[in-house]
Amino acid sequence: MSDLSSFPITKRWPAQHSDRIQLYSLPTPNGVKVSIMLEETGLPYEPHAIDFGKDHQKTPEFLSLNPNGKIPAIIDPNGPGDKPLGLFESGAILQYLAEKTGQFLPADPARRWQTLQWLHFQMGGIGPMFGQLGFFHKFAGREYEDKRPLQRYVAESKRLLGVLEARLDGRQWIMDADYTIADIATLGWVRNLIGFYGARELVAFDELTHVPAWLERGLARPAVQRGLEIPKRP
Ligand SMILES: N[C@@H](CCC(=O)N[C@@H](CS)C(=O)NCC(=O)O)C(=O)O
Repeated sequence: MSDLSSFPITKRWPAQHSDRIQLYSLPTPNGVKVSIMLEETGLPYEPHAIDFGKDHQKTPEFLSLNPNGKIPAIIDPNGPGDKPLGLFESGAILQYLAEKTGQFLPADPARRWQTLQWLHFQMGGIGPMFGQLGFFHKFAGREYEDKRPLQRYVAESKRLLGVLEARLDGRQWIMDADYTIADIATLGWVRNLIGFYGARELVAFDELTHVPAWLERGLARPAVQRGLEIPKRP
């Protein structure tokens, strides 16, 4: 068994299997990236649900692992040098797990960089812009009289979907035949945009061809289906 006692988060969310990767998350678009990746790789892990309703992500124990107060975060008991490693930021976690397992990140140097480029396109573009669209269309921002912020994020989200549409023209996945962490990072966000956020018509999703087909292919993967439900919501 690994000793995770130096991580205060394990006092509040104790590890039943301290030799497995500890995942602190919820099935949100950023959270499911890591649960899907863990399901795809087959790495053993133990999920812990972080209850936003109780602001668990802002507790001292959670902040000790992620000072930014957001899910997902992990502890790998078998990190580099066989020492435990705590990590936050979903993009960093995906890259870490890909390099740890040698899966879902091409070995060829140029293709590896291109995959990371598309991962960062999701992290810096799709995630923040779709998230703002959600705020102004579905959550508290709906009540704002000034509709310009909503219009801005709708326009930017449509533009980003257009970039993805062009990339996926003639490709099965973002990196051609290789299903990678770039797909894993992006699938949950596109699904969320047209599902939970209810923005399908707003972003004219049905005028696209390649993105919907790619989303369907991604959602057909059993590991994606499992990962979308992990951890169980409290
Ligand atoms: N850049 C971060 C963003 C994480 C993030 O925004 N997580 C959201 C859920 S999708 C969260 O924890 N929200 C709770 C809060 O902000 O209090 C990452 O990719 O890990």
